[in-house]
Amino acid sequence: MNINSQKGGVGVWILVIIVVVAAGIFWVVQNSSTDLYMPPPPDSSFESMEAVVTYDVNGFSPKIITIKKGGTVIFRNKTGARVSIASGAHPTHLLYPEFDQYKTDQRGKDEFRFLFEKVGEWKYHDHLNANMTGTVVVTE
Ligand SMILES: [Cu+2]
Repeated sequence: MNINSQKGGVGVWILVIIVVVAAGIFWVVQNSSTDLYMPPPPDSSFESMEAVVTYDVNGFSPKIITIKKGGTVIFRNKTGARVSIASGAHPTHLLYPEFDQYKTDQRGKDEFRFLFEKVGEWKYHDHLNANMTGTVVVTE
């Protein structure tokens, strides 16, 4: 009798431990799965690190684009003609001398990527069709 009731007592404790452990595992699994399905926090600085400007026969679009310092603007040529993006002012491009597709290894390509390291409002144009202009605004 004594042995039997002791066995019963141990059995209850084992059951209690199983329930506690199971509850613990359930809690951990539920918490980690909540983490997995949490949407990433909005990070606007990441989004603004790259921006695309499309250039077609109607001009640059968007005409004014804002990007953070250290961000890259990708100019895509859809005009069907040869183009060369450069900072103002035509023809010397001394406003932002490095911002000149012709001076880079992307010369003649339909995609020109430029990383802006200087804060400011940078007017640019297509050197081969200087009436086509746009502005890159670089913020801190
Ligand atoms: Cu020019």
